[in-house]
Amino acid sequence: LRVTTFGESHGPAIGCVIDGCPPGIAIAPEDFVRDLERRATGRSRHTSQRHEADEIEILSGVYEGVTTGTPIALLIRNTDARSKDYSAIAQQFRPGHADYSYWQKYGIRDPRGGGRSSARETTMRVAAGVIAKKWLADRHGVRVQGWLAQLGDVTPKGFDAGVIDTNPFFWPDAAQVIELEAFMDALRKSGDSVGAKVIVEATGVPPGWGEPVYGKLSAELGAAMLSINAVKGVEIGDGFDVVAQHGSTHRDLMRPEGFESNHAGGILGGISTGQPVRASIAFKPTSSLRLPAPTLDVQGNEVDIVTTGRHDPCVGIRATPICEAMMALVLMDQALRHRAQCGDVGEVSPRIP
Ligand code: EPS
Repeated sequence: LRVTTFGESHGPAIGCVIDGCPPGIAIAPEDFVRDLERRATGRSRHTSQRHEADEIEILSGVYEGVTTGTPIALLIRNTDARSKDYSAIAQQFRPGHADYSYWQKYGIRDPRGGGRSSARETTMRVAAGVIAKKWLADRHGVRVQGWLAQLGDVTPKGFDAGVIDTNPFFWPDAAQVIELEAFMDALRKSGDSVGAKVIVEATGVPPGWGEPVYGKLSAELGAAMLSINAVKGVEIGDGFDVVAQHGSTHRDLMRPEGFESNHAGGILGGISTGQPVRASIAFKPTSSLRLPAPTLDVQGNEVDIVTTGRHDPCVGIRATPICEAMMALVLMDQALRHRAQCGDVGEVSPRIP
């Protein structure tokens, strides 16, 4: 499976091409609505107030409601771009923003919003992920669910999967939503931004997905998550906590009735164990701030920068469906690769439930 995206935040449209998708998957424009809405801007006061319809057009690869096996092209037309928001900073670098490294690489400044470095690009990842989620669920009973596991220094006190999609933060403890609203309102007023952590988990993954050396499931998940804008860290299972652990506590004991724990995050030696596959993803604070700061312009002059316009005080809030999509795409790819190499082999005894 191969997904490529195209388009700029302030160009006429964004899109993606999905190659290698098996034929026969039932897919219609309505299937994309839920996840695209979950990711979209302007759906709560806590995210960017750009209002995009994010309506999917299926251009190819689907005939009479099912995938044909040929490349699937999806398109979303941008309807609320406002490039003038960027005219004041068209020649300046936002500290902490990819503006600077794009300029160093290409020597061309795209004035259309953040261009390719804008979080708008993630729309198409979510769209592609819808197809992967559907295939994984229908074919293998795999379910991918993410949630926000930290917002600034606030962490969930409880966990109820049933409430994640009932609040704008994807927060698993409904009792804390009022606290988060107040936190975000104060942050927005201050003009500053904050980081966040998303956890995403896939249940129902059979043992055997992933390759032992070059295509480890953990490595592919890491690369996929790190390819999302603003991601600075990815952990699998206990992640960096393993540093202080002893082997006697880290090892997940196997019993006939199941594993006793899941420190490994469902992956051993780069291959799924049959336990839930779990990744934690760290998002940096947004760099487009209303707070002035010294910076340089493209000529190297010292200037003060202030970013106005419509920005997210915390990009991590909208990131849950993006991380789910990337997990689903990696799992689908690994499932297809596993099938290509092992066919139906790979489920050997004993299988720990
Ligand atoms: C973004 C800046 C804002 C956000 C955008 C990401 O865009 P604009 O400057 O065009 O108003 O709204 O996110 C989206 C449009 C989206 O769909 O995610 C940025 O600087 O990354």
